[in-house]
Amino acid sequence: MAIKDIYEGVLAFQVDKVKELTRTELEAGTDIQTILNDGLIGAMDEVGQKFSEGSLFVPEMLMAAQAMKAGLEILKPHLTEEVSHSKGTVVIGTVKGDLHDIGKNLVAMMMEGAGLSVVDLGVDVDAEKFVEAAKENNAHVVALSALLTTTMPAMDTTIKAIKEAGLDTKSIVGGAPVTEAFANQIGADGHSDDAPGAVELVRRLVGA
Ligand code: B1M
Repeated sequence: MAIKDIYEGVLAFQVDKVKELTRTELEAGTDIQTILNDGLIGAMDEVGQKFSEGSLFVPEMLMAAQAMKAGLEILKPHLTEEVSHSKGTVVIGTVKGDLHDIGKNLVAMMMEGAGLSVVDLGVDVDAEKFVEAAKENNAHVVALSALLTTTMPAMDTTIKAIKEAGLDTKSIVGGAPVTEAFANQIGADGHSDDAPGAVELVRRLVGA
């Protein structure tokens, strides 16, 4: 019942309610992935569907995103396990032209939770900034997120820039419109549909 309330809370843009219900569910011992998938992420899927149908607009999409973020913040400490040594460094960001950051933040949180050092460059990040950050931080992996079909080409540009810079850094891509075929086409070292998959992918790439 309460998971459904979290879902409804996101759809009704109720930041405080989503926060409170997420905390209640955690305390009741509900599995984090269930809270995420059936509550928070599920609701955002419905928001996206309504936007496509024209029954909901950008301001509402933003308010729903704020409610979802509030829930995610409550889950964050529980996505993090105690680790003493970093298992690798990941530079992550949403590519140039794209402002969607919820999925990217979730991926970053789960990577931190898995003991990786994460340098988060935020949104609308151009290729040069990814290259600079990868150099400065001796990154093992650069992780690129895109939610718009129109910003997927920026992944290609970024991967080319990493290769041209001669860096020994792997690159991975993800986000709703990104497919395995696209990842292969642009020469990425890996692709994942979701945050746990991205963590597994990085673990494999860094041998952790
Ligand atoms: Co936008 N938006 N949006 N939006 N938005 C989508 C993406 C859209 C699918 C909605 C729709 O039409 N149904 C559509 C894109 C269509 C397309 O190109 N295919 C769209 C559009 C069109 C737009 C605008 C152009 C609207 C406009 O202005 N006319 C505009 C673009 C702005 C820009 O970026 N330049 C826009 C704006 C916005 C808001 C700012 C209002 C807001 C974002 C707020 C924010 O992020 N801070 C927003 C939102 C909230 C959405 C939807 C509703 C939800 C996205 C989300 O947060 N989902 C979205 C519809 C949808 O996805 N259902 C939509 C929850 C999140 C947990 O999932 O980000 O997919 P997601 O992340 C997943 C996986 O994709 C994966 O892991 C996560 C889960 O485990 N993943 C990775 C993500 N990154 C990864 C990286 C990895 C691996 C996995 O490795 C590196």
